[in-house]
Amino acid sequence: MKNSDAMSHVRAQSLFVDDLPEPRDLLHGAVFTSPIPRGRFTNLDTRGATAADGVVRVFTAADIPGENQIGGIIKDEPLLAEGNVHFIGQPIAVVVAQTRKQARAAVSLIQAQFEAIDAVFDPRIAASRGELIAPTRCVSQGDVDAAWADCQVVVEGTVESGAQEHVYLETQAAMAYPGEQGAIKLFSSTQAPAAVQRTVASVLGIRMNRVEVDVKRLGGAFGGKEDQATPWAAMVALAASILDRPVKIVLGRQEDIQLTGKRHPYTSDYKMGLDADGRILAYEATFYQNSGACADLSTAIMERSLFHAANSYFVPNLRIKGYCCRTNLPPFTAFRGFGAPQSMFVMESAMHKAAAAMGVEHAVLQEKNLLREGQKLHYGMEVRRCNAERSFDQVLKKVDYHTLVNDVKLFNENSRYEKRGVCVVPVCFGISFTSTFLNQASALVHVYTDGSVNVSTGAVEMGQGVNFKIRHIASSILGIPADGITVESTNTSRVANSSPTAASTGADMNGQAALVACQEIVDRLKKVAADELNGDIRDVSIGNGHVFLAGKKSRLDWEALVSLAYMSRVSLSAQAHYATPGLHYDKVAETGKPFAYHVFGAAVTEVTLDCLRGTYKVDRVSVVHDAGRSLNPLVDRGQIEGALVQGIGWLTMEELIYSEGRLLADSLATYKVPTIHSVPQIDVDFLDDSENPKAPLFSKAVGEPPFIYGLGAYLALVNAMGAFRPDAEIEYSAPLTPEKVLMFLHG
Ligand code: LUZ
Ligand code: MOS
Repeated sequence: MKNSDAMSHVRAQSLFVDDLPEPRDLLHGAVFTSPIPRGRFTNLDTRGATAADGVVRVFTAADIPGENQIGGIIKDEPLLAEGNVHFIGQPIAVVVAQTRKQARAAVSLIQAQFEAIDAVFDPRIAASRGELIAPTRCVSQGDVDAAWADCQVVVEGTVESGAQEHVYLETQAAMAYPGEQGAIKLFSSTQAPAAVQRTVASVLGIRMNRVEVDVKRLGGAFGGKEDQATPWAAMVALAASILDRPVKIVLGRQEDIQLTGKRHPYTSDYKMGLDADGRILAYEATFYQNSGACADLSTAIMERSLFHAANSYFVPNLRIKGYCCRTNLPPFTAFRGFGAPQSMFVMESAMHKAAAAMGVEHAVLQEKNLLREGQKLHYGMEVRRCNAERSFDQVLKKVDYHTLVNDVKLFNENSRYEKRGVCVVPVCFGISFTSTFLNQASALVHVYTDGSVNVSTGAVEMGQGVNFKIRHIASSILGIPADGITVESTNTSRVANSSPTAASTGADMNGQAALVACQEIVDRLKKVAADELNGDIRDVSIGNGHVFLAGKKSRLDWEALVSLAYMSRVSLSAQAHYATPGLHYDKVAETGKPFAYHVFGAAVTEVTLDCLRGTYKVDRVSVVHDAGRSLNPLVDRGQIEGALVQGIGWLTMEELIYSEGRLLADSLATYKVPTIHSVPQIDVDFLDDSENPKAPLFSKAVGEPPFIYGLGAYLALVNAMGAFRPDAEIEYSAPLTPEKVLMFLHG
């Protein structure tokens, strides 16, 4: 089975929002934004812009007929600012003109008086002033305070991790068409069509059934379009509904980097205590999340940070606190891993430091503390079908780890200026939205009279191959080849109330809904076949496009059966809803079962450091990943490789520098992402004998967990640095850019 998108992608035939045929009367929007990080504006003057060439109209907050509000979890974010501004780049007005160029040119003609007030950029300062997005959360188990007394070794410190820009290939984009009687149809590059529909309806002051959102595919998203595709859609919908003409906004690359949210930077304190055997007895961590100026998804992201604070280890006494700190930066948002990478980096740094303090081989310490079957995590959930040790052992064996460590040691003893480093990192990642209500999906399946099949679900295809997986599921349930099945665009009129395609759950939940719908149709068709063939329905099966009776090929093929069902007036359509069973969480008691299951894995990273230049190379990453019974090994391998490289980028080279709230690294010339030249040799194996009854066809979710393997690059580099300067104190502060390495080696 071939991924149907691959051929059209490489031939540039795949359509994204900006490729859709443009209606003749299309107008283009561009956005005027705040030049100051915090303050007020008065005397907003749009007359110059309105009079400019090609400009049709300039929209401000005053033009919004409904609610000027786009906040999803907390209603703290206006679509267009109304006097107060909280970050550089906050939208204030939308210019609509005949061409994109005219709209952009006219933006600079808008004037206002800005009065700046003291802004805050540092999350610890924000927290000390009580500038928090939400009440502080604390998840714990055991008795941390009492446990310190039993500890042989205690390490503590601070860990920092920086922001990360998504660099999806397709920038934020939306196009709105006015319909009859105030209805709106939108094409949006969003992971959350239902959220766009809901927000647009509320901004326009109309009901949701007047808004249709259609998403064919996205050119990447990585979380950057879970919440932050919505404002652009709301702006074009506003303009289209008032002007009664189609309107499109597509952000330029630099504009996209400047205006949109990124992965949250965290600064964290930790303390870890171990017994003489190296068993962790107590762990305490406090996360200061730089949330930016509005809530966006920050509280949900913090929740995932809290849940993943122990990574793949069992810690009997643990206390994790999280502050969502309000600062005057563009709201930070979802990014692959959703807060888990930040907190797992703190844990892995603590483990690394503890191993050094105890003089124990790092991997030995890690292995000793790995989660075991049935152990309870601090959020109250027991780990079942625990593959933590199996993945860890399989990857160590795969690379012959202890020999490798010795080789590296020998190499380093004999090499003065080139040092190698190696490190293993385990992963345990919870699958499900942490907000229980989001764990639902639906599907709508039509079989047409010629036997061809059309599947719609709430899943958004963003390059991750979810459509490919859903086709595979439909094909195996219906018993027909995949080439007779298409997966349709994601459309709010066909599938309602869908959750964002996020949290690695897209294929799990939408695939399961599609599976149930297909099964319903198959059951009906089997009855038709049994009647026609005078057999027992229990003896009927469909496979390879044929109908079998008691294992023998009958005279009916799929097409004949479908046509017979139609003539017998049997419905060839089915709708199904899936709600992940067994989930619950009590936010007051901070305990429950937030996840359907966990994904496990482990990776060994090898690096070589040039100690004269501070430059380095990630040589090889060997992965053993738990993909369950992979739905598609090729797609899953692609996800694992992509996530790993994205993780390496976050921890080593991608550095977002702000100065007084202004992003300095705001282009791909100054913000460095991994390219083909920085990709290591990647050896991916799937964990042997993993079956997951909690996802379709015994598979496992794959999107986010392998991002964590990137932590290995950081720690392997630290090991190489330590080989050059064994005396120096290690700082755990990502990204570990070559500049930072050089300062460490020779500072
Ligand atoms: N989005 C969300 C997510 O709303 N809740 C989650 O738990 C989540 N996890 C990962 C990525 N996106
Ligand atoms: Mo996401 S970070 O949109 O799963």
